Amino acid sequence: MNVVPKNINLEEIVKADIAHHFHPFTDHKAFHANGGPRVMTHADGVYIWDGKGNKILDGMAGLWCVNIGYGRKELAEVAYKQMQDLPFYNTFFKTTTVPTTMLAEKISSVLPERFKHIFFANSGSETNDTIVRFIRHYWKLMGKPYRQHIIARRRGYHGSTWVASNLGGFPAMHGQGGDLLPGFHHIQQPYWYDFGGDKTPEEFGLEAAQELEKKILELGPDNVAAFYGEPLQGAAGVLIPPSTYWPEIQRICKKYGVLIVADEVICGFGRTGNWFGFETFGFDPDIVAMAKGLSSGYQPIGAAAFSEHLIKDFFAKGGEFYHGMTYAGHPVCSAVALKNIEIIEDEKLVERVAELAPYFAAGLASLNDHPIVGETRSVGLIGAIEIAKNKKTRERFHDCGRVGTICRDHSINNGLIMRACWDTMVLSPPFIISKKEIDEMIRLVRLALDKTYADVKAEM
Ligand code: PXG
Repeated sequence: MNVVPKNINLEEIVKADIAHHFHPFTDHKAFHANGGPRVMTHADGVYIWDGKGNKILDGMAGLWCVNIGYGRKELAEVAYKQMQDLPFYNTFFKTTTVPTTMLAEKISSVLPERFKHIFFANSGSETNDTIVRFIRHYWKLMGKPYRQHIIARRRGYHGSTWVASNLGGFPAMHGQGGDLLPGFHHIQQPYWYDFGGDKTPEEFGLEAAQELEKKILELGPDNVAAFYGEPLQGAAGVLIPPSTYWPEIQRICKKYGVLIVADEVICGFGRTGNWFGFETFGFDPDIVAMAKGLSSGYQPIGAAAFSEHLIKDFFAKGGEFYHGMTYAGHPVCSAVALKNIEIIEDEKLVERVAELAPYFAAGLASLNDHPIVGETRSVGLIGAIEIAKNKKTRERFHDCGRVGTICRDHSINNGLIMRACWDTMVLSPPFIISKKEIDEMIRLVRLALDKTYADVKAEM
């Protein structure tokens, strides 16, 4: 593989990018002042190369999505073939395409029995918008139009469209585009490291779940439509709930007839060592949101799975659902997603994640002796490292997020993509990572931590 691609003029791309590309989640003033983008050019396995020829271990699998790793020719081949056979047709007005229907059947086959119907979208955000419209309409159809309130968590991330950003628990996002929409509520996230104090994680997990009951009672149990949560909160910093959390959430939702939506955009398709995060954390959702790992990021696609007990009434009483995107169930994206799931099955990648999990956890735990590491945690192949000023008291450095950014920058400059969620460093590597590559990743994490420590030592 070429180390530096010969067919690009890097300087011109950077110049054009600064001149014309309005990037998502980017402070453009700072971005331009710092010289613009790092241009990624090619990738293979767990490695990605930039335009300067730097080889970087991708500890984030793209953006929590390239689970089967880079350079899978099989996916390129099915996309090429599908584009030749039928590059596009819509799925409205009583039509479908072969890969779309086959994908719906396949997704249903890896979910529990009750999930038989799949609605397609193009991203996680659109999938969550779809689910919110479905839920609110469902309760109207059921003669309970007052059940419209949706409860989610602070720092939950569900996407960037207006509805998805309201589901999410980031005040900075709510502040852009208007105030929080009516009917969206956020309770405390089950984040033992920050909020658990002297309680055991199990005690704290119960307490955090009981926040839901309080919120339901405050809103009036008959007014609550659904509880919405990621099995573990990814973009919040890989917040792994204590074992008591989800069973208690489920008990509460059952008691008040509140639906549970599992946002499996990050956890789905194997990340936690089971096909879905709800299997790992022990709860039974009514609706499941998927994207990212569904196609391993090779094509944009999202999907919502609905339990038959909802679908039965929705179809019987609903008439037409006035909702759908032109590219919903796009044949090329569907063909690629289908092949991706086949690869996960054939290569037993979910089992592989479960097998690698203890090795990955031990690698992370080996960092616990580091002077600025407060905690490490992981499940499957997703993990976090808390940067602390004081390991014992879990006190953070001032201006939360500053030191995480320093660490992230050292990390990429050393050859590892590691994400900073404030001062929590997170890793979510491709499932095909080897033990040797895990060793290399942990070595690079330590190097980034050492360099960060050297920068902030004087503050301790
Ligand atoms: N749900 C979850 C749990 C997600 O993590 C979405 C929904 C939205 O998916 P789309 O495809 O609309 O982006 C996500 C996306 C980050 C980061 O910085 C995380 C996401 C997206 C962008 C940035 O960690 N997660």
